[in-house]
Amino acid sequence: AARQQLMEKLDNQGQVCVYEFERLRRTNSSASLEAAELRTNETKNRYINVLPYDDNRVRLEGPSDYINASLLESREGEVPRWRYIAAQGPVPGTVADFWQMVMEQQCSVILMLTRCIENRSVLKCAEYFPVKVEAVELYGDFSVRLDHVEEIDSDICKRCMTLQDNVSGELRVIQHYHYHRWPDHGVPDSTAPLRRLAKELQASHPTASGPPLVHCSAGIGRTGTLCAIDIMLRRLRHLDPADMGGWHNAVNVKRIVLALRKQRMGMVQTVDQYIFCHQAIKEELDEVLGRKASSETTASVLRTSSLLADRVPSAMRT
Ligand code: PTR
Ligand code: PTR
Ligand code: PTR
Repeated sequence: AARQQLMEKLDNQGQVCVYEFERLRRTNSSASLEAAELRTNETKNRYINVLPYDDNRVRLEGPSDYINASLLESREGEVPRWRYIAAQGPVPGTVADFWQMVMEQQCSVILMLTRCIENRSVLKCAEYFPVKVEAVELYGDFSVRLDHVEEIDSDICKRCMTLQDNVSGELRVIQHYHYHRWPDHGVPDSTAPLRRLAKELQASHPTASGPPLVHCSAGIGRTGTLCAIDIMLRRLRHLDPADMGGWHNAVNVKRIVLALRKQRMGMVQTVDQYIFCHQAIKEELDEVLGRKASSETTASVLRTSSLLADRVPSAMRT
C-alpha cells in the first residue's frame, strides 16, 4: 500500500523504477570478500550475506584489522565530492572495534538509522553508547560519555558524546544523530526527516574531520538510501540553475545507486527504497523550485532524470 501511494505520487512513473531497479539488482560486483569471509571474522558479521569488499573495507590498526564497514567515495574529479563510512550496527562483540574505527578514521558525525531493538524483541544493533546524560560507559580501551541530548524533530534525536581512548588519552567530540522511525526493508512515511538529516549533516560536519559514519542494522538498505539522498542534495546545492546537464546528473538516482553498490553490496536494498530516493528528490525540487517556478520546471527536470532515461529518446532529454 505504501508503494502504491509512492507510485501514485510519482505520477505513475513507479513502474519504471521497478524495472530499473531489477536491472540494477542484477549488476553484481565480482570484488573479493576474503577478509569478511575468514573463519576468524565470522562472528564479527551481523548478517552472513552482507559483507564489505576487500578493496575499500575500513581497516582497524592492529593485528585483527577486520570490521564490517566500507569507505565510500566520489570518483576522482567528481564535483561535489562526497565520502561516507557505511557500517553495520555493531554486534556486542564489535562495539569496541566500532569506537576504535571512529577514533582512527577521525569521524565526528554518526548517523544512526535503526533502533537497537525492533518489533519488540529483534536485536538490530548493540547498545554502543550510554543512554543517560553524563553517564560514561567503557568499551574495551574506549570510554564514551553522553554529554547532551536534544530532540531536534519528533523522529530525530541528537546526542553529543565524548569518546576517549584510555590508552593514549586522545579525545574526540562526536555528534550523533538518531533517526528512530525507520524499519529495515521499509521506507518512512515522509521524505522530510531524511532530507532534514542530510542538511543537519552538511551543517554539522567539520571540514577537517574524517567521513561521516552512517549505519543501520546491515548498513545497506537504510544507509544506502540516506547516502543517495545526501549525494543528490549536495549536488543540487552546487548546481548552476542554467546547466541542464547538471540537473540531469544531480537527480540521476540510477547512477548514484550504481556507484554506491560498486562500493558496498546491496546499497539501497529494496525497490521501495529506490522509489523513495526519487520521491525525496522530487519533494526537494518541489520545495526549492516550487516557490519560484511552476511545478512544470520540476516535471521537466524529472523527465530528464534517470527515471525516464531509458524510455525518453536522447534528443528529448534536454
Ligand atoms: N575520491 C574522492 C575525491 O577525491 O573526490 C575522495 C574524497 C571525497 C576526499 C570527499 C575528500 C572528500 O571530502 P572532504 O575533503 O570534505 O572530507
Ligand atoms: N539477511 C538480511 C537480508 O538479506 O535481508 C540482512 C539484512 C538485514 C539486510 C537488514 C538489510 C537490512 O536492512 P538495513 O541495511 O536497512 O539495516
Ligand atoms: N548494466 C546495467 C544496466 O544496463 O542498466 C548498469 C547500468 C545502469 C549502466 C545505469 C549504466 C547506467 O546509467 P545510464 O543509463 O544513466 O548511463
